[in-house]
Amino acid sequence: MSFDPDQMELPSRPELFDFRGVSMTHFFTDNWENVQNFKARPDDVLIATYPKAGTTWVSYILDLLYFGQTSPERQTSVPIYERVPFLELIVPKFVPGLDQVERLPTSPRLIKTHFPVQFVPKSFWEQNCKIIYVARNAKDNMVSYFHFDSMAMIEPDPGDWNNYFQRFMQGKVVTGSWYDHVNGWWKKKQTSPNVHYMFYEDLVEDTGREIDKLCSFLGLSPSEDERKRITGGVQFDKMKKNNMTNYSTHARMDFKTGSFMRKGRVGDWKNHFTVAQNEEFDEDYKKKMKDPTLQLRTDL
Ligand code: PPS
Repeated sequence: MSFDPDQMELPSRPELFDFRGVSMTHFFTDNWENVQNFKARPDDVLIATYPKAGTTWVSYILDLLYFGQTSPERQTSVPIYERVPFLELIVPKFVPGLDQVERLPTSPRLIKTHFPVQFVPKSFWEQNCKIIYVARNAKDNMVSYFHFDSMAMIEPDPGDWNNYFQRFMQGKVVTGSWYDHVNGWWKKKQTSPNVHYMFYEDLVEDTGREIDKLCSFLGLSPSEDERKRITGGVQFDKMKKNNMTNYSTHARMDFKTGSFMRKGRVGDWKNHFTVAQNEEFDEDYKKKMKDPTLQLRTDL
C-alpha cells in the first residue's frame, strides 16, 4: 500500500455488511464501479484466493518466475504488496489497489484479488487472462484468518476465538463464506481452461512440483538452476525473514499482536479447535461441501 497524503483520515476498524450476498466492508466495495470497469490486458495474471489461503506465497513465486532475473533490484526494494497490488482494496491515506495496478510498470501485471468468482471484473474473462486460484483447507484457513484479523486494523474486530469460529462457519467475515468461495471457483475452473486451481497443502507438500505445474500452465520454462533457486527462496523461513515478503513494512498491521508470516503449516487448527468444535465443524462441513470432486486436506 503506497501512502497518499492527499487522502482522508486513517480508518478505525470497519463494520461488516451484506454486499450482493457476500459479507464485505467498505474497504473492498467503495471502489466497486471502477473496479468492475477495469480494463484487463490479455497478459495480466490474476491471483485469486479466499483471504489467508497462500496469496502472498503464490504472488512471490510468480514475481520471481517473471521478474526474478530481469529486475533483481525489485527483489530488495519493492514489497510484495506493491509488486502485486490488491485490486479491490481502497483504504484512506493509501493509493487504491486499482490505481496501483494501473501504475504498474511491469508486463505482465500480477494482480491480487480476494473476490468470489462472481465479482471478478468481466474484462479478465473477455481478455482470456490467466487466473490462478489458491484454496486452503477451511480449518487452517479459519485459524490463520482469526490471527490476521487481530493484527490487521482494516479488518472488523475478530472478537474471541469461539465467536470467530461461529462467524467463519456462517460466512460473516470479509469476502463471505469460505465454502461458497472455494466451490464457486472450483465450478468455474471446470469450464475455464484459463483458471489454474491450486491447493496450499500441495505447495507445502512439494513446492517444486507445484511450481512446475504453474510453469506449464503459464507457458514458462525456467532453467533448472532458476527453478531450484525459486523453490528454495520461497520457503516459509526465507519469506518470514525477508522484509519484502513478510509485510513488516506495511503500515496497517499491528505487529505487537502477531506476525503476517505466522506458522505456515498444515494442521495448526489442532492447536485451536476443541474436540466439540471439531465435531460441530465437520458436521456443518458435510452439509456445505457436497461436491465429491473438491477435496481439501486438513493434514499431510
Ligand atoms: S492475505 O492477507 O490474504 O494475502 O494472506 P495470504 O498470503 O493469503 O496467507 C497468509 C498465510 O500464508 C502463509 N504463508 C506461507 N506458508 C507456507 N510457506 C510459505 N512460504 C508461506 N508464505 C505465506 C502465512 O504464514 C499465513 O498462514 P498462517 O497459517 O497464518 O501462518
